[in-house]
Amino acid sequence: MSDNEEEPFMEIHEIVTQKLGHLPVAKGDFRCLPQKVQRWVIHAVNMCQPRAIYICDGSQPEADEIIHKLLERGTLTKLKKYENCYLCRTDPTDVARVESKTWITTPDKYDTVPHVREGVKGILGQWMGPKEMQTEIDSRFPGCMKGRTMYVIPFSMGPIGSPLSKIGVQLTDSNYVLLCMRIMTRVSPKVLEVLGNNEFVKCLHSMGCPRPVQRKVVNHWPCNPERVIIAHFPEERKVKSFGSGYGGNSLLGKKCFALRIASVIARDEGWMAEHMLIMSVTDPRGKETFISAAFPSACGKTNLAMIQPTLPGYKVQCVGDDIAWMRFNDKGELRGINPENGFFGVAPGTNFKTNPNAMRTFQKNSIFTNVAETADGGYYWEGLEDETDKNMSITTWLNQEWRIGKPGNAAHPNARFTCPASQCPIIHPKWEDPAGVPISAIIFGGRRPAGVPLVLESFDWDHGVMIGACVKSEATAAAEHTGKKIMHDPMAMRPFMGYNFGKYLDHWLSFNRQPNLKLPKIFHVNWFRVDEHGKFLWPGFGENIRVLDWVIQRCEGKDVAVKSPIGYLPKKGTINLDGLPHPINWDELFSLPKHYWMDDTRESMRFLEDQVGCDLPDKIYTLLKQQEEAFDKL
Ligand code: GTP
Ligand code: SPV
Ligand code: MN
Repeated sequence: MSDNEEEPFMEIHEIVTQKLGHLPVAKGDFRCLPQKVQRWVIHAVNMCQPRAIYICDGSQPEADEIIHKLLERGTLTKLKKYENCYLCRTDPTDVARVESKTWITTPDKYDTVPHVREGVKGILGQWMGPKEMQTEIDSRFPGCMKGRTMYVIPFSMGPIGSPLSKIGVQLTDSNYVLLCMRIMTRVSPKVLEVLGNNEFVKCLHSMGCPRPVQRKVVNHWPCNPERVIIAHFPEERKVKSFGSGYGGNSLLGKKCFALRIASVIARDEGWMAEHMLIMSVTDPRGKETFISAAFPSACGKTNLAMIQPTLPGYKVQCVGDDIAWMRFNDKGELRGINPENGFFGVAPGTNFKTNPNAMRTFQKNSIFTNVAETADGGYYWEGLEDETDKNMSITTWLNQEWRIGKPGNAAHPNARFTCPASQCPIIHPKWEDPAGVPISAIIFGGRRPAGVPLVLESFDWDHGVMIGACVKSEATAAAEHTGKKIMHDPMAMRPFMGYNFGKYLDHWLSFNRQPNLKLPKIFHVNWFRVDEHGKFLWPGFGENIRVLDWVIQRCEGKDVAVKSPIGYLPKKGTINLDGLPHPINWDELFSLPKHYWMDDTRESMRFLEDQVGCDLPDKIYTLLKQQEEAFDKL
C-alpha cells in the first residue's frame, strides 16, 4: 500500500464521501477539521481500516465515556481510595520503551547517525533507509485497526498558541493512550483553531492488534510485541508507531515528537529540545534562579524538579520534569518551556519522604500503570513500605497475592504514574508562560557509583558541552536494558537523538560562536556515588537543595570553587551541610582518583572516536585531550 497521503486537494470532498462516507464518525464533525488534518486522517483510514473514527475534544464527558468503557472491559480498575484514579496492568511483555525497535528514517544515513568506526555498532540512534522502512510499514499498518475505533487527537506541546509551542495530531486505536495523551499534552478544539492550515507533526499509533484478534490478549491490553516498530521521519515531521501501548512508545507527543522530531526542528530553527527538567529555586533573600537539568531516564529528574528543600528558607517550584524546549530571545536570554502538560513518573521509590510533591500531585485524576493494588483500593510499589499497613493484602502488578516482606517485587520497576502537572502543589505560576522562563544554569548528571564527585562546574560553555557529551549512567528499567551496566548516555539524549549526534554537539557549540548570548553556566552532579559497602555517600532527594545552593552561589559569581582537571569543585565547606542527619565524608565524595579518571577520560575519547568519528567537533576532542594531560601531570 502506498504511503502517500498527499492526495490532491480537489478530490478531498469526493474522498470524504466516497471513502469516509460509509465510515461511522462516532464523534465530532470531520468537515470541521483543517484540510491538512482531513487528508492525513483519510490517508490513515484507508491504510489502517478502522471501523469508526472519533474526533477528540479533550472534554471531561469524553474522558468519562472512555474510562467507563475501559472499566467495563477490565483494562482499568478504579482505585477507590482516591478521586478519579485508575490502575492499569499491561501485558507483561509491554512494559517499557523499546530502543532496539526505534528507528529514524532519512534519505541520507548520515543526517541521522554519525560515521561510526568500521566494525563498531552505533548506539547514538538507529537509521533505516526510506525504502526498507516503507516495506516495514507496509507489512504492519494496512488493516491494523480493523474492528477498532481510530481516535483523532489534536494536541499542543507547550501552552496553546505560545510562539514556543508546536502542534501535533495523533491517530491511535488505543483508548488508554487517548486517556494518557489528555493528561500529558493539551488536547482541545482550540488546538485546531490555532493550527488552521499550518503544518503539524503527524503521529500515527496502533496497538497492532486488529479484530478478530490473532494473538491472545493478556490483561485486556492488546499489543504486538514481536512486531513493534517506532519509526520517525524527521523531514516529514512524522511518527509511526506500531505494536506497543507503553509510555514513550505510544504517547507520541513525548519522546518521539518533543525530543526526536523536535530536536531536528530545533536544529533548523536555532533552538534546543532537551531531555531536561526545569525548576526554580528561591533563596532565603527572595532571589529566584531557574535551572534545567538533564539526567538519563530514571536517574532523578522528576525527583529533583519538585524537591522539598531541607534547608530552611528555600523554596522550589516546578516548571517541568522531563523535557525542556529552550530558545535564546532577542535579549540573548535563554528561555525555556515545558512542552508537556503532565508527569509520567517512575512510581517505585516515590513516597512522602522522597517526593511528597509528586505524591500530592497524583491523589486525583491520575492513572497508575503496572503498580500493585492494596486490598483497600490504593496503589502500592517498592518504597511505600513505611506508608502502608504491614498486614495489608496486596495484589502485585502481575495479579498475584502478596504481602510486604515477601520476596519479589510488587510493582514493575518501570511502573509509572500519569498525572496532571497543574495538580502539583509547587507548580510554578509561570509554568504556562508563553514566553518561557529564564534559564541561568544547566546541570548534567547520571548514576555514577564510583569516581564522579557530587558536583562540579564546567570551565566554560564548550567545556560544559564536553561534559554533557561524556554523560554515563547505570542502566535502568526505563528501557529494555538489564543489569547495572554503566552506559554512555551523552547529554542524557542517547535514546532520543533526532539527528547526527556530532552535528547536535556542534549545534550546542554554535551558541558560543554567536555574539551577545547570555550563556547559562553548566554543571555536573552525581547523587549516586557509593562507599566500599555500596552505601550512597550522599543522602539525595530533599538534601539536594544543598548542591543547588552551591550552583546558585556560582551563578552569582561567588568565590566558592577550586580548579580541578575536570572543572571547578566546591571549596571545602562551601556546601552547606548544617543539620544533615548523618555526617558526610567530604573527601570521599569529592575525590578524583587519578587512575579512575585517566581510564575514564581515555574511555570517553575512545567512545566518541568510535561512535561519532569524523562528525565529532574538534573542540570536544581537544578538551578531553587536555583533561587527560592534566591528570597525567598530577
Ligand atoms: P524518567 O521519567 O525515566 O525520565 O526518569 P527521571 O529522570 O525523572 O527519574 P526519577 O526522578 O523518576 O527517579 C528515578 C529513580 O531514582 C527513583 O526510583 C528515585 O527514587 C531515584 N532517585 C531520584 N533522586 C534520587 C536521589 O537524589 N538519590 C537517590 N539515591 N535516588 C534518587
Ligand atoms: C524516559 O524513559 O525517559 C521516560 C519514560 O521519561 S518514557 O515516556 O517511556 O520514555
Ligand atoms: Mn524521561
